[in-house]
Amino acid sequence: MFKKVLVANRGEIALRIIRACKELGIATVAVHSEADRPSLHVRFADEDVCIGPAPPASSYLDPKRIIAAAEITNSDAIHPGYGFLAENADFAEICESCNIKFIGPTSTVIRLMGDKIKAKEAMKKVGLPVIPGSEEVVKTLKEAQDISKAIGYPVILKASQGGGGKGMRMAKDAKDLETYFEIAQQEAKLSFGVEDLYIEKYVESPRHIEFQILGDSLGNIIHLGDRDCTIQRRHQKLIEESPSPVMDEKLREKMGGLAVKGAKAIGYENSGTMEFLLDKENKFYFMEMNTRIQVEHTVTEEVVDIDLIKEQIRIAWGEKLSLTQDQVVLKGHAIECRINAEDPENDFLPCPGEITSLHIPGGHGIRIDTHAYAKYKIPPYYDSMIAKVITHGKNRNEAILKMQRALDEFIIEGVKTTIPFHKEIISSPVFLFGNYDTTLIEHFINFRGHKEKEQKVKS
Ligand code: MV4
Repeated sequence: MFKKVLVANRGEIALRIIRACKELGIATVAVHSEADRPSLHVRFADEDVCIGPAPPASSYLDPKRIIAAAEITNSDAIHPGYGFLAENADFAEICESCNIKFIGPTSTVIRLMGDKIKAKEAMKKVGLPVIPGSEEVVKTLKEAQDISKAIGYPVILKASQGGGGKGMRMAKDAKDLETYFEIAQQEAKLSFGVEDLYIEKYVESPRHIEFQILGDSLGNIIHLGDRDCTIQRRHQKLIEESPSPVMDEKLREKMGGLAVKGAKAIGYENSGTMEFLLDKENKFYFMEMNTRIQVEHTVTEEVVDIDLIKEQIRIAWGEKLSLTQDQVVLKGHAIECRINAEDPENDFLPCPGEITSLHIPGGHGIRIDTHAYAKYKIPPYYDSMIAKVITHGKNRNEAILKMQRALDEFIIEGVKTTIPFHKEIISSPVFLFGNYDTTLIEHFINFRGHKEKEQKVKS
């Protein structure tokens, strides 16, 4: 097994990876920016290296600094976590050339799936349904108009190097398309360095369903069931659950089987996620693949009773998957609420600063993944997620009851958090029924806005 793993990340996921390494008997190296010196990943790792100032570009996002830290500490592998360098094919390639094992897929596969057009093409080739649209880069407005006319409006413009919804533009008619085409190109260029766009038919109020995949270096690939990530705000997921409330055994077998088929076609190794959109008629389409461990991997861990980070490390070392598809049993239901240091009353404005007091919920079926502690100062430079509350119950209703209790017990003082917002959603009829779609959050925020206005009028 690896002797020493460098964790190229921060926050809860860095802690999560350190915990897995400890249980596997692997020494750990934390890297941190100057702003993260007082953080728990630094405290709990066996060694730590300061890699630069607070801005990510000169610390966590800089391959040179990470590789240098790995070299001086004699680390034999790097776990990238999520975000930062996790899906950077160049970084994975540098690791490969330095003989440091990148805990994830090969740079070739990361690069292929990073190109969303090529990814769709690869999946379509082996029989996965994809959303109708352009099959290549759409270079001009004229091309965009022709394709849109053929598939019918509304359409959506997406960046070929994008993903996760960043820089998407919906066009309900030809006029919209004319307005947004160049804007979308510019946004793509600014965000991803490439202006290339593709077009898809716009799927009305879909559900975001994804399948967790694991593949080993011997060519075995399995799926670990589905997650429903439909509850998002501005393409940031807020709540995830497994299994999806709309999934049945037949659909899961069909989608899961295709997810595995797609992953096999590209020789996928390590942990990955196949993302699908599911429409109102229960038709589903492959959308994109994530070549990393995801924030919401925890709900799968609870339902399958597996440690995905340990699996990732064992796979990277060359071991066979610890279970076969037949041995995957989905037990009960898990829900995750992402707790952000943001003010839900003020357009979710980030609220960095000191957590003056903290009480963490507990009890049966409740798991909290967090790097927060009392007196911890949340730095302003990074993602505002400070905790994940994961509950696991015999069924969805039990998981919801546990989530309500956990959120009630969770006390964070000193900064505003999204806890009150989560309490409202978790107890709302649409969520309880499980028949929500992508418009849930918008409606929720709008409805709350109305209530506020009414109150203002009254007073
Ligand atoms: C779409 C779509 C409708 N049609 N693509 C992609 C990434 C995800 N963050 C949002 N994405 C969408 N892609 C087509 N062709 C609608 C969304 C979408 C969405 C999807 C699932 C769950 C919530 C969503 C919220 C807004 C938009």
